[in-house]
Amino acid sequence: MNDLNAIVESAQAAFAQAITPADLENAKALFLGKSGRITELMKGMAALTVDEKKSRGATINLAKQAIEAALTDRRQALADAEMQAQLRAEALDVTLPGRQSGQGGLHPVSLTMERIEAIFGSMGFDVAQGPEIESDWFNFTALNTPEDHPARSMHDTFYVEGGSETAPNLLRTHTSPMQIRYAVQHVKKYSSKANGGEGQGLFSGDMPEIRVIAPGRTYRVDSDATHSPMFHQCEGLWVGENVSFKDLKFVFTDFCRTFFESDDLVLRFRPSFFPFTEPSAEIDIQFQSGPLAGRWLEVAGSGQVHPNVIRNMGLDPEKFIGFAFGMGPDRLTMLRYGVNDLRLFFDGDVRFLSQF
Ligand code: 2NL
Repeated sequence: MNDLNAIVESAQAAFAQAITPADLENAKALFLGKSGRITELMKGMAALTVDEKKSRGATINLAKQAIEAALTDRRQALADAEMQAQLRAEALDVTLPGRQSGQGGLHPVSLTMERIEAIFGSMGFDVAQGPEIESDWFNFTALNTPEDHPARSMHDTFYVEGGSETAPNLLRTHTSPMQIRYAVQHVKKYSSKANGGEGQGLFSGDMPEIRVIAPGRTYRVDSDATHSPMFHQCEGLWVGENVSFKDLKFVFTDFCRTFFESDDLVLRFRPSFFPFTEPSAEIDIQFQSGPLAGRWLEVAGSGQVHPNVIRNMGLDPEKFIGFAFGMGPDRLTMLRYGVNDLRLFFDGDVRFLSQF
């Protein structure tokens, strides 16, 4: 009996020392395996009498059952420990704040561009977009800019490789070239209808009015707190048989009041000069109330389209007349939101941009 107690105790001790399931199975084999200690004792009963076998067998069985119970307990303990370790490793702190994926938004200048497009769109203006790398013809010559005009110099305009009569080789300095492209297409379409595809000379037939705005990126060699080498422009053009400065005044006044959401502002058309318009005027606005009240703020240039430019669109200036204007959406954005440094728009600082 004593020998059996010792075996049971040494099995319990061996199982307690096992810290992995594999250790435990190895320890089990020492006692219950093919040549384990209990198995050996069973084999040793062969020489006993039937009565002796009965009593010895019963005690060995008790010991075996005690060892099996210890084994089952230890298996359960190891499984519990493993489960606890896994729960600790995969613990979730449900009280932590969630991870937010930041919501994006449009750049303030994009918001202004969309606003301008929507307002002029509601007045029947088409929106034209086109190349930022332009030819000398579309950017300067077609717009009546003299060969020796300072804007053509390398101090003011970014030139790129190449360039010829037709090849693009400069970064457009305004979006007017796109309006010339749009007007030429428009005239081609209606003049070929009028004379069977032979669009020769200047067109003086009937056509729907040209009403278009050209928003987009423009480039000039200039960089300080109020100038960026890349900036935005939106130009407008309205050409027809009976379009006048009074239409320009009405359209632009309406635009400003809608854009700034205020009827409490007045406009001033101040004589100026541009090669592509004659006469020309700067457009200033003055708020009558609010933080900017009382100051004249320059918002656009404008004028009646020069007859040479009308000609370069393929139109007869004796029949067609128009007006054009050009404004800076960057500056309009600064005025609308009270931003005092243009460079904030192009630094890409989310602390600034997320305020819009
Ligand atoms: C300014 C001046 C202006 C125009 C742009 C224009 C376009 C064509 C024909 C004639 Cl296709 N004119 N555009 C006219 C006057 C002024 O912009 O200071 N912009 C910020």
